[in-house]
Amino acid sequence: MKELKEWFDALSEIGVAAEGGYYRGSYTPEETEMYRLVAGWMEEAGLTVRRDAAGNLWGKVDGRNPEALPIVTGSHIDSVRNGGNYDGIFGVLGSLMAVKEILKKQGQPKTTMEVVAFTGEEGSRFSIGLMGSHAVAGSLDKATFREKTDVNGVTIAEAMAEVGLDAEQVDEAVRDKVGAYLEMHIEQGPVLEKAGIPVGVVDSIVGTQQFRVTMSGEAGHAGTVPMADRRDPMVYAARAIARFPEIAKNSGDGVITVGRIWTKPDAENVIPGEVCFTVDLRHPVEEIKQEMAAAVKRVCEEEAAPGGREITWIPYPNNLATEMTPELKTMLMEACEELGYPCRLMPSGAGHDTLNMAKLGPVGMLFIPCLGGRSHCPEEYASIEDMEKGVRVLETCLNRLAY
Ligand code: HGY
Ligand code: MN
Ligand code: MN
Repeated sequence: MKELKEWFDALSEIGVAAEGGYYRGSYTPEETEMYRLVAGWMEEAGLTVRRDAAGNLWGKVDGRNPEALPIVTGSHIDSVRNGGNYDGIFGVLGSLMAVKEILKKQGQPKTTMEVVAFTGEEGSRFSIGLMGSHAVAGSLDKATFREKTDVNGVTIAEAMAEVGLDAEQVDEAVRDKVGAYLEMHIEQGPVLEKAGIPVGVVDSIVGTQQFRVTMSGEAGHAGTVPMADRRDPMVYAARAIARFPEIAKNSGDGVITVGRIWTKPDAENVIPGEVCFTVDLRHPVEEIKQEMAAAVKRVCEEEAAPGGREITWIPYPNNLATEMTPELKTMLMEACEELGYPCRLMPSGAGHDTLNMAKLGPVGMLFIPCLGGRSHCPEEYASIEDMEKGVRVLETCLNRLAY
């Protein structure tokens, strides 16, 4: 897989973040450069290339039977801030390699095959996760593109215009049914590496939902307001957030993360008037996830009460927990057996574009190990040897699905 390594090395030069790792936000020059390179490799592999109205990149090879629903594989090209060069990227480059290999060996498929590189899966620029695949599934309303802004106040629509995309046309990215969608991804956890197992077959993907919470109090001078007279929303937020682990524990398999917190007016010597923070809630069972959300909201309201004002509670799009399609799970496991790779059925605690592609047809996911189970950090790494196994498994499945 010399060429796969060359592809990774070429992309590893792009979007290097000053404080370590990578940042490749949607519609940034870095993402545009990534897409330019991947589009070139897709064309070299014999695929016809297009970018859809949301900016996702598609490479396609027509099958002999134009009536058959296309087989789609791929992942996302963007990264979290200070993220790694494998999350999403392995799914894009590994899928392209699998399609390239099978085209070389078997020529034109019976069924059309497509490789997709989604934009905006991480939401790291506009705080909308799975944005590119939501646009393809038609599950994001257009107003979002006009309203949501990045940290510099640039709306998604303005950022899209800078790369020649018109947010008003984003509905054109919506696709009909697909024959199957298969996504390869690094595990982003320690299970496979610890067990020495080269392939994970995903049985379900956790449901995820994020919220933005704002608590209010009374801004004031950090030096002159006696502690007893303060209405400090940072204290309310700290007390509320400290109670979240108990809510997660009581839910069984739920997890709750506060990844961002900021204040207004955001100064060292001012008691904040407002504190805003994000809550990322996940659970494999939707109704328990909703119970967790209600408990988090209740705790925030209780702790913020001394501020004398209601909290603001803004939900992001809700991504439902999703079972993978049994036939594709079986096909992935049989492919591992055929290739002599031990594999393990396992859940995904991370969200993926597969959650949206499940709205368009059967879906399956496979994981490969990553170093120390680490991800969303500069230390993220997967070996070419492990990637090659994933590519071979995908190639075996494409052979069954498209030839
Ligand atoms: O947040 C997630 O699970 C994914 O990495 N976007
Ligand atoms: Mn990620
Ligand atoms: Mn990912």
